[in-house]
Amino acid sequence: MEPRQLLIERASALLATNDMGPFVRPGKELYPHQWNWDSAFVALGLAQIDPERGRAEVRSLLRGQWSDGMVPHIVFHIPAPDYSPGPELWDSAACEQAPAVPTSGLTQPPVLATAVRVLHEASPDRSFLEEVVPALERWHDWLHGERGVDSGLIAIVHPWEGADNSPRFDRALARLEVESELDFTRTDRQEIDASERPTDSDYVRYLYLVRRLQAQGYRPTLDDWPFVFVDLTFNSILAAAEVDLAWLWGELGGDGARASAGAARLSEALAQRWNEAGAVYIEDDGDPAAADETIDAMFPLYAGVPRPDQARRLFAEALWSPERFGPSPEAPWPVTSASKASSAYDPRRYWRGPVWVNIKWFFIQGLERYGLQAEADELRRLTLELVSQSGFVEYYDPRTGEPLGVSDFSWSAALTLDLLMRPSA
Ligand code: 9WN
Repeated sequence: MEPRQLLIERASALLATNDMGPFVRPGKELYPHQWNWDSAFVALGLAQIDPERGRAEVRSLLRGQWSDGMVPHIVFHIPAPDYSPGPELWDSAACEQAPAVPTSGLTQPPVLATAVRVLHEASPDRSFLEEVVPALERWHDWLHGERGVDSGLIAIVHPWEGADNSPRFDRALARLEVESELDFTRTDRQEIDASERPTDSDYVRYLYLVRRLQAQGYRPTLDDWPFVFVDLTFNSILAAAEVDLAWLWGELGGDGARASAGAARLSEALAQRWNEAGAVYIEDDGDPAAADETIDAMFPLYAGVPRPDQARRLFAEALWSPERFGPSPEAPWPVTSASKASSAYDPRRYWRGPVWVNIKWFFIQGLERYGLQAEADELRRLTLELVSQSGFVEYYDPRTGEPLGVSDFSWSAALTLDLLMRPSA
């Protein structure tokens, strides 16, 4: 493995290269705009090396906040004609609640409050909190109000609010009645091999949903929207972020009562999804024995939802199981984004099998919450070994560690900085 200092220097240099001024782009080849959770990860990493730049990243993302509270999944600060779908597809200017800067009309997993907490722990700045905490509060509140379902959990309305082509969305997407031809030029495939990206049949559905959403001002009624998915990853990230938001309110002398109540409601509802036989959590649209099991089924670990005995079983029987998500002789790099036992498992295709640095990071945090320190340390070691061997890329083949997708990918570098430099709690 590369020496710690060298990895820190390489990761820092990558973030500097991707710094576009107002924001750090996710990567050069494919992603020239500001993405929501990418920026949260970037801010988390910057907390260790340049907190002021980290705070600027948060401010810049929040410039895209809609007046109803939504923080969009992409903010188009600067023109980049080579990227599509760009601002012309979304046409956010036609929506009353949209901000002056063009944005998409969807949101993404809310990691931002967690990033602001890490920034504040690294470099306390009360006036920054006064500026951004109310905005985070409005976003979280919007998620519960606009996207809440009966169980107390919240729903996503497009795969781009989660893990694009994850097998967990297959059944819901298959139910859509769409035209069969893609009437759109995919810029992603000019840069990245088709075998590593979502298929055209996925893209037809993504575009179909965006156009229908646009006709409704991006505010669908959940009762009659054709893609309402209770994503356990999104909900677990929100549950953890609510705890962090309540902590931030505490720093400001408030009680963060809404955020604490939100965290408790989400955790209780997630706990109901525990499946004793599988030692994982079950999705709305899934069944415990489903062939398409993905990391989603383990995400409540990140939010501290399982009882300690359940957390240990989840680790041993799922996260580290050679047949499911853990290291095995033929695929030694954990954590595969889909279970190896799944018929949908595809070790090179995006969210259908490859391993991702952000996913490893979430599970390291989860294991540490439970004091499963040796397990967390082993996952951390394998993560650092992978980036050391294969670079800071978008995702990796679990069989060989081969770099896939976009090279020089910001969140892989930023989260490496966090793993190497943030003092443990
Ligand atoms: C669509 C930027 C984003 C990430 C997402 C990832 C991917 C875009 C794409 O890239 O999504 O929004 O082109 O597929 O799925 O998680 O934020 O890195």
